[in-house]
Amino acid sequence: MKKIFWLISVFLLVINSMALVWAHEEIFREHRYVVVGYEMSWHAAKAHAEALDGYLVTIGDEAENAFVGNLVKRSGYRFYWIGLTDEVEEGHFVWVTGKESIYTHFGVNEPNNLSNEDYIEVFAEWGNFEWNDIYDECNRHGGHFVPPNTHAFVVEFDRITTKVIIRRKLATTWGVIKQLTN
Ligand code: FUC
Ligand code: CA
Repeated sequence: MKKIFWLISVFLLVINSMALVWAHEEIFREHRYVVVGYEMSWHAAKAHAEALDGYLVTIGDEAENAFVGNLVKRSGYRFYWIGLTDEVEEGHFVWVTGKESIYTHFGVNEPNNLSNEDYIEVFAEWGNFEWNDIYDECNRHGGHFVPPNTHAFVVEFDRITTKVIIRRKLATTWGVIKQLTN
């Protein structure tokens, strides 16, 4: 009897951890968006998105910004990386796909480049999903520390790659995720 109890518990744990990865994905304008709830630097998140054959999300207009924001909010995360940086030239924002940044949605007084912030995150709880530039770290906002398990990143896929393919890729990069997170 005890054995069955343990078997069921392990089974539920496995299902539950899979759900953590898979609950948060949706399709918008024929692109797939996956919220990955692992905390890591912007560069690590970018590398991870590319390892999945996607890219850190690019946001082209208000509708897409709202879609991504609501998706992350429903997933329960408070902050998330998007694929925008001005690391090459201060004040010149470029998407990870190489596109120039035209649409932006920065919060009031942002981007302020406080002590050289070059990576863009969004506050899921701040106004209408407004953007902020921060360091290449997911746990530090100026002198404030962000609580654990609140920072995610969003991977965008150009084609509606089947879930099975993405799932397999996530599984094979699981070790990479652990490594990058440390
Ligand atoms: C604002 C932001 C910074 C940082 C700080 C705590 O100044 O512009 O990026 O988050 O608050
Ligand atoms: Ca800032």
